[in-house]
Amino acid sequence: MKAKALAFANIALVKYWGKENEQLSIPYNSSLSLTLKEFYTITEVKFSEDLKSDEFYLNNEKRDKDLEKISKFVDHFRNLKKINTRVKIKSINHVPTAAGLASSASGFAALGMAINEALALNLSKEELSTYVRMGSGSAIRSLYGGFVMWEKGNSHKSSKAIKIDDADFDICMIAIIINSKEKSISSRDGMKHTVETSTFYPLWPQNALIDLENMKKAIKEKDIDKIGQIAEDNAFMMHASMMASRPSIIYLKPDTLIAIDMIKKLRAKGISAYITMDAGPNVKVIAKYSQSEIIKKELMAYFKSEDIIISTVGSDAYIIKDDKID
Ligand code: 2P0
Repeated sequence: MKAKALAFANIALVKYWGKENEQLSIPYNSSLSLTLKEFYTITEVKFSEDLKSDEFYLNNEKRDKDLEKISKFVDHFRNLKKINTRVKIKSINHVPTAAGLASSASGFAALGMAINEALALNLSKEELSTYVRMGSGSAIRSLYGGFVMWEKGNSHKSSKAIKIDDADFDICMIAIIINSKEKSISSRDGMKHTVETSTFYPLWPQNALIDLENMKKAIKEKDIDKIGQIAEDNAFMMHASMMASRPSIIYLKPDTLIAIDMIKKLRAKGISAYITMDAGPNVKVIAKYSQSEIIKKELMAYFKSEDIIISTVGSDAYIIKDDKID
């Protein structure tokens, strides 16, 4: 009844933005991401009849504000096992929490993996992904390494994760941390507001579908410039749809624009570097790993060294065999 798991965060290259079915967490469009080795969550769970209620600790601090959402998530698995046993969850995030670096993605993926093991449910990764989705949409893509697609599907079973490619070529992501504080508008609220009020939103799923097909081709060709350009165009289109909400949602900060400008100038000099951004001000650069130190050095003209993090490609989420779980 106990287990420990590790899952890596992911950066979406074709983004997920908007739910077609809120209850089932089915998106309006399929998305595709790259799993990141530098950012991950380790989560241990212990189900026990001695517990009166669920308990959740994040980075060694009790987090009651997340408990309701997490208990509901665990209930999906308790229902499968037909038990009502409470659980103690301890999670350590190696990701700046809620900085738009998808800590909820690695968090729910690690939690789902650990529960599957602890309750001996023996769900395949594909089946597990459909439950992980209920915790946080982007978490579905953190169950696998390399390039991963979240196929939108049209039912609980068909909205699942699919591994696309190992990404074992010269690619990396460079995160420029502009603000690591928790953001003011959550992704969940931001996407709902965009769906409900943005006149540009209907264009989003249509164009995301085209980006997805082109991205799959670019991955097959291992063409970093095509991959980067599609990702950049897709990210700006997502932000344009948010900005056209009423009232508008703007996650970008002045330093975000400075980072964008620096990357565009580097590209004009012939360096393969492309911009993507999520629901926050941080800029993530898709680049060749072999050029990452050159890019970092250039960025250090304005940004601090510790705020520029280079990440290579992460692997599948996995179980950590550990007897010391308490
Ligand atoms: C993504 N994001 O594809 C997009 C791009 C942020 C911008 O998925 O409501 O935390 O829990 O399903 O997964 C962040 O949204 O939202 C996200 P919920 P989630 O990575």
